[in-house]
Amino acid sequence: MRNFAIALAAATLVLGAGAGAVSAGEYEITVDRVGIDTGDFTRTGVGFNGASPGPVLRFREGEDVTIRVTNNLTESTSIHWHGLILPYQQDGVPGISYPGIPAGETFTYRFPIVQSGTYWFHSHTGFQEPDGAYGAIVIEPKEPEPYVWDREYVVQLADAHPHSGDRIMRNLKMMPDYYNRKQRTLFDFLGDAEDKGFGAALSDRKAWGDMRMMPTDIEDLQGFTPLINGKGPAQNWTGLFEPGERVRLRFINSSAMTYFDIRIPGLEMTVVQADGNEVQPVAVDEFRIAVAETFDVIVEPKDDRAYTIFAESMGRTAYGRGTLAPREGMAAEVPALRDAPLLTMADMGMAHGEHGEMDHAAMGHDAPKPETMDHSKMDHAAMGHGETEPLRGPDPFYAPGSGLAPEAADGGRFLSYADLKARTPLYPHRPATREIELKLTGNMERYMWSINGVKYADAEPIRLQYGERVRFRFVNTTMMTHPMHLHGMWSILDNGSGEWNPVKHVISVAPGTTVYMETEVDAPGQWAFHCHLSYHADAGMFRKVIVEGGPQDKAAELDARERG
Ligand SMILES: [Cu+2]
Repeated sequence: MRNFAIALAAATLVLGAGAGAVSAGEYEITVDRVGIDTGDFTRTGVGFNGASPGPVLRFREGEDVTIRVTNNLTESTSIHWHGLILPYQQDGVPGISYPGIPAGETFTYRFPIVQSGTYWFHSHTGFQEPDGAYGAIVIEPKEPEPYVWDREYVVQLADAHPHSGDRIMRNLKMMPDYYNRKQRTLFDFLGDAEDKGFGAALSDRKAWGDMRMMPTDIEDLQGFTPLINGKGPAQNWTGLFEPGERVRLRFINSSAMTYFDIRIPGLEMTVVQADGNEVQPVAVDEFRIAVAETFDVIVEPKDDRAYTIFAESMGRTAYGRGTLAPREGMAAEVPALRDAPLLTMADMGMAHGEHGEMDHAAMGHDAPKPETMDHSKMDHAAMGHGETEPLRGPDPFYAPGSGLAPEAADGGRFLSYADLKARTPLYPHRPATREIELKLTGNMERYMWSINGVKYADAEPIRLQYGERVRFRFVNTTMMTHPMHLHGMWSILDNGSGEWNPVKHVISVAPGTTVYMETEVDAPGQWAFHCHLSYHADAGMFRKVIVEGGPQDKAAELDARERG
């Protein structure tokens, strides 16, 4: 009898291993009041496991994770697993997924890890995320990735502000330009008048006034210190390498409000993943990372010297800086901030009549065409190095003439959304079953942000049917850039690559443009869908999405049973 039991146990073990045994990771996270020191200022904020940023969570594709989150704050909290595909009750959005985690209580998350790549997690309660409640997630894939590297680092960006999120929102509501220090002056006006003539300068001025905007309204929150892995520019986060090694950098933008333009002078970066999904490798000198996006790049520093990781804010009001070096204590030159961009009439959507419909597929320039698709057959081992680069026109994801269209320093190559092509399509390509228009709307004067002119508090949920493929049409009628984030389901960016359209979880929509994304509605339940700029989301650029039908009824049934 005893022998039989042992034999059975052994058989189970072997069977388990043979079937690719499901491992189960257990994690403990506390949400705490923490001290934050950026080198420019210190303040108290919110963090995980006693620090901000929180820990790097390392999961493995195929495992089931159990994460116990204990709230040590005196207020409610939550954790959202940004970009992770999971049952909606585990998504961590108070009021949509669950009620949140009350002060002093523990909530246990349980979900399977069904993907791999670089993601992050953050509080979805109040302004805890801008106050420091964010951390990184790295998921190791089941199958090895199609490229090699010798070491890797998470490079997590943030825009720490000396003011608390609550105070910032109060100030913005009271005076939307409270934190905009780059206001144009009478002096600038006289300069314009000299350049363009008095009449033109005056009508320009009037147009901006009518929009209640200014050409400098690129960052509505200034005065922050950019952080790399929790360290300010002077604190200089450093990653070590040995010359000749390939280093994988997992960039995550965990900022509340700030887009960054990233370059490492002296090193080409090969982009291999966007938002956790494999893309066909593309070599660039610089890329822009929207709030909440992730990009994985591989660099090969060959020389025995330090290299600066330089992250300039899109509005050029501040920079984040870190270093890659063969030894601790080394530093390379830190470039100067480039001139601040100025918004143009194109960003107002006035470039061609009404709101500039950016039909990139029809744009003559360098729009991706189907025949470029033999890229899929390209030799990935070559990683794009030494390829002849096609002539590039202006970035089709900016309004023609936009002041925000990026340009690489020293005439290099700047990554465009148009360059992103999925390595392997995640879904079969099929026509969308219907289109939903989402106008991104706002009133700068009153710091109101909304979708289709309606703020979240007054809006009906967006109802999707399980099994459909919805085409979302984002029309940006504002002059700000909005990083739109749908929870629970993938966002397939239509950049004209058809079957190879990249699969993302954040779609950035520049002023004066229309951008399309498609979603295979394959996740029952209810989900958040919002601009990931913290203060825009809070003001109302936010929707609840309800996925009806499919296994949802079953999910609801299980949910009801769980609650007794
Ligand atoms: Cu999110």
